[in-house]
Amino acid sequence: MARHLITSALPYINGIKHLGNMVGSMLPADVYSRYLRQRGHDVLYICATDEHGTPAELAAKEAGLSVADFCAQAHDAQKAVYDGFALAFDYFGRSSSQQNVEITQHFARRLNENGFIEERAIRQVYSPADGRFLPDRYVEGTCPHCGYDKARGDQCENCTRVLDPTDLINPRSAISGSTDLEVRETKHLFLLQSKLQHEVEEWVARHEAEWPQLASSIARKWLTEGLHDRAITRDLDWGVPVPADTWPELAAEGKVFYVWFDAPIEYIGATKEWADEDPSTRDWKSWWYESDETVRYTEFMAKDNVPFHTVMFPATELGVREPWKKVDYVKAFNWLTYYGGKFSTSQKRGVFTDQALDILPADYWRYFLIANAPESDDSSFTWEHFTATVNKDLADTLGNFVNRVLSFSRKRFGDDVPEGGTPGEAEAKLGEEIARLLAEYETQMEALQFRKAAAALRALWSAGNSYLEEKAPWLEIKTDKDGAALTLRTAMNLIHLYSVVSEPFIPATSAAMRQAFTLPDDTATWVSRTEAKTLTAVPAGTPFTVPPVLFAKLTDEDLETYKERFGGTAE
Ligand code: B3M
Ligand code: ZN
Repeated sequence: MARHLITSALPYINGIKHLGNMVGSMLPADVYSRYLRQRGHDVLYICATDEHGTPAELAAKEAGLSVADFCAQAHDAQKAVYDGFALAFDYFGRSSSQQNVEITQHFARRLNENGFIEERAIRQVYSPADGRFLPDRYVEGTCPHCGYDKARGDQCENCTRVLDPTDLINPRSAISGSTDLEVRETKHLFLLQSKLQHEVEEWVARHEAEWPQLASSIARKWLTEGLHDRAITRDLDWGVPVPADTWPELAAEGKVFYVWFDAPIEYIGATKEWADEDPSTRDWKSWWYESDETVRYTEFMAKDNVPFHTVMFPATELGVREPWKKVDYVKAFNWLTYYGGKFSTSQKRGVFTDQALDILPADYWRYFLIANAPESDDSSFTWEHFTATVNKDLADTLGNFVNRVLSFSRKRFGDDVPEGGTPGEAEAKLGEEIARLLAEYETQMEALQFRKAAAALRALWSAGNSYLEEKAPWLEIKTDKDGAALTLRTAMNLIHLYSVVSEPFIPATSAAMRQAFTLPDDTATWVSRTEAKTLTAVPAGTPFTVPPVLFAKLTDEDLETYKERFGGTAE
């Protein structure tokens, strides 16, 4: 048993996320956490809303609310959707929490004491039309590296390069669109990342061999470009205040920390939020402080977040000169596209997580998204692919198997698992196959290869169908009643096994399958290899019920309705 700390990139507060966001961070983290818990590990899965920064401020303004009220409401709205997706966080916090304020300020003080923070007067973009300084991401323009014309002043989301607003060609205000921008002088805190370059390089070198190529290549690219000193404060009303004990002047001016400075620290902050709810049993520091030997820390995120997690946050943690836990494994994802184009909130292209749940229960989405996760490359969401996958894998291969077996057995043998027959060659062959596929599934889960794990799970479901077709109990029963009983009992054991191993992907359906059987002692969280081989965990005489249809088949009409509602063609 190991201790696993798991975090997924913090969803930004300004709106409900789309499916691409879900598959690139929270969902795989949940699948992995569930799997590890089932295997008996001590798991802490932490996430939170990322609430600071200009977009929060602007979204609040648009909603006609104070930023604090807006964030409180938006947090609850996102949390409700994640509950709907059955994301089993140990804690879902808020980066605006007092805990995060305190830890962020502590980090800043320590960095300052260690000579990694410097106050500098800078010239910043000021927009007379908007009457304010423009934070980096609110200056837009053309990326000098790749030519993308909607690059933001902090980063180009097309080529992932980190930018400075003054790098942009044809800059404009993202708020008003005004191109009448001037540059004025103001004082800010700078994190001297250049002084930490060497240490970060050494740290990355010790870890990157284990990371997926997507994560290590982005970290390398960023290190090769060189770590630049970066302003970590902003002129905003909303954020973690610069501590007055250390920087009285800046604090008096109302400066706050840059959202990307405090957001990763919220992984720690949210852990403390979790512990503060029950301090007698929960020890947040044991997960984060002087814990390197015992805790394995895995982060989940989409590729645009990789530089911050592999370079910038580690630099901060190293510069603090205290033994804070650093990431062990970075699971990064490419983009999920919508018919090959971008999911877009403003153009209302693609499917948002709340809309998805309006249409179908979470398990449909969880399975489809993970089975098609953009792991080695971008992957495209299409309604055609979605409906075909649901029908084939979930409705036919799994759902139909479960209902067919249980209904037929009840009709012919009554409400208990039937007795009779001796396992023969077909059962031995099936047991070997199931044990082999289970081992494959475990290997892929442990390697965080989600598509391959989904393929192994699907193969486990298919093996049941092949066995059933081969034994054909509906024919067998005419000549060999005991034989048919054996076949059905074996198939029911498969259903029980599916209920256990499918749990990380489709938790609600798994519970329904498991609850079909009334077993006196059904507390085991995982299937042993022997159990997989012998398929006898559910003995003859066990009472069972037939659950309602597990997955509805989606019709051509459904497909047309979805495409009409959400748009279903290439851009
Ligand atoms: N909120 C993702 C984004 O807005 C960002 C992740 C923070 S993880 C510490 O792009
Ligand atoms: Zn670019």
